[in-house]
Amino acid sequence: MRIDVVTTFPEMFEGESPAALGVSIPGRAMRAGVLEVVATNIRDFAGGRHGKTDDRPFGGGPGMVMMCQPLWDAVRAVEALDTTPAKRILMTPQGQRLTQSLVESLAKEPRILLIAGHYEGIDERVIEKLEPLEVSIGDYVLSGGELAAMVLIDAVARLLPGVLGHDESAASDSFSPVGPSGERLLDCPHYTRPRVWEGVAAPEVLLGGDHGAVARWRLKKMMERTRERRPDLLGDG
Ligand code: 6GU
Repeated sequence: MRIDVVTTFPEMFEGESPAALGVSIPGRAMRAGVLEVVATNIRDFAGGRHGKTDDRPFGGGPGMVMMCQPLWDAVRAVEALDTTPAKRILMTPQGQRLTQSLVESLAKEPRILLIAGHYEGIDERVIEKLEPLEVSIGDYVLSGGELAAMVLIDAVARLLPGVLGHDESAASDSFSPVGPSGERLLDCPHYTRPRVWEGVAAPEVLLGGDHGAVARWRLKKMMERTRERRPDLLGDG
């Protein structure tokens, strides 16, 4: 999959081993060639002598507004870098919430173009013309869309074919549809050696070698946890 990021801070995504995406599973996906992340600087498309990408808001008020033309030109130029059509996504706290089911559907796209906005906002006219899917990672405000874009990229990367090994399959993660009626549940608790730590023993059922009993115990714990912590996932939030 190719993911383009249109941003005024491309350095956050670039280099031999970019901070968040160069390590762990996203790093593996990139080194394996399953994922390619290409960052483009909106500033390179700014007209005028000063390379301005933002201006003061009509009507007054604090902050700056991202101008239409540099963003429009950047998106069109980036799209033309590859013949594969890109799914346009604008990272914004006003977007639909990023969920595992949205991540699963995005992982099936051949190409994604992420727009990371900054400043107080983006001129509404360029958003209307680009018609992106608007996505938020939660109800809090980040300084810009870049960290949110990295969250989306990480979540998608681990679902790409061949990225997770058999022993780390995504099928048993929290939010995978594993409940008896396809509910998305929280994961169960996990244990490893030693059997007793600080006087606390690991659950006996996990040590007995009865795979059916282990699977039943895990599903029961997943249901309990979800009911306690996230009843909304069971439809009774
Ligand atoms: Cl996608 N962008 C920004 N700037 N803040 C956010 C967000 C996105 N999602 C949650 N907060």
